[in-house]
Amino acid sequence: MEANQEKIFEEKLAKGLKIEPKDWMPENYKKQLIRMISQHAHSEIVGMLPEGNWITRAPSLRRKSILLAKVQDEAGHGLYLYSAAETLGIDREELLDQLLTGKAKYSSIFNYPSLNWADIGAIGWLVDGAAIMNQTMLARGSYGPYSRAMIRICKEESFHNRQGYELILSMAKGTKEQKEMAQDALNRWWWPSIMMFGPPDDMSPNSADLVKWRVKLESNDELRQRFIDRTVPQAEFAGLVVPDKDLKWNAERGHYDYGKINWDEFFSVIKGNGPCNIERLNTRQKAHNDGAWVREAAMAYAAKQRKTVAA
Ligand code: BYC
Repeated sequence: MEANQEKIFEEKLAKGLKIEPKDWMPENYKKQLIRMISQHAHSEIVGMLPEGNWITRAPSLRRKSILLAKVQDEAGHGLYLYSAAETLGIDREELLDQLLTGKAKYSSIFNYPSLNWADIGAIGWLVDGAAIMNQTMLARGSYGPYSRAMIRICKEESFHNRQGYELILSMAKGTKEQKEMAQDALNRWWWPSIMMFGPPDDMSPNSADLVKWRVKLESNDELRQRFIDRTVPQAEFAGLVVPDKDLKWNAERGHYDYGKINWDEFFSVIKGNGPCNIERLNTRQKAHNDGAWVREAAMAYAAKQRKTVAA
């Protein structure tokens, strides 16, 4: 029986069809998806913090409304993704508990601080840019609810990316001080952004399964290279310098060669020792505790509604 179900599962994958929540799937496929989708959801939620930090200090009403809309979008992405994870039979409360107790991972990038207004541009340009590169691939992945969530998320991320580049461009073309701020933001966000794609392929233990199951259609290094190839000309157009002295166009490969990534820093950040890990977790815990009354009120209201319907 199971051998037959596995055959149907494999055939679906081979034909590029989607696997849906009620379909049979190997336990490890389910486990890997819960790990990845929940980490992704947590990243969207924690990812609101570095930008949320600047909403009250946006330099104009236009910039403030753009930033508010963006941060709100990230909350929405987190909610879709928790819903997508729930289709695999795990409870949202359990996932939130994993985040709040520090057991779950979320993207390394959000453990870096946003120090000046140009960082808001750098996040949209680089962080959302890297996220889209990865997520347009995930939108073609095999698990229906996750891949479909990616379609809307990518559309919104594309707006995020463009507003970020437009902000950086206007600062880079502005006063001397503004240009220095834009360059400083690029200097600090460049390396963490290219680390977002995950460890190099030969140090990526989950890739083999995820590629076999068509959740990931490209490798961490392939996506990283594509991001670098796309982003370096954008930096040049803005008159900014990518902080990598080994960065060089390689005509033979048709790609940029780039310098050594500090993987010790990456692994230290994902173990909880980045500049902002403790602060991010404390902020999420406080938000969760402060919101207890909202959850209680919603539950009380639902119970009241049930009683009315039953009567
Ligand atoms: N940060 O075997 P590997 C956004 C972990 S948010 C932390 O290559 P995999 C936004 C990895 O989990 C969008 N940990 O893993 C929001 C694994 O540990 P475990 C963020 C990382 O899964 C607000 C170990 O390292 N995007 O756009 O094959 C404002 C070995 O790695 C990271 C997503 O979440 C990392 N960067 O590949 C602005 C995309 N990288 O679990 C913007 C969804 C690796 O075995 N996720 N690790 O203990 C993915 O696409 C994949 O999970 C990854 C990693 C490419 C990230």
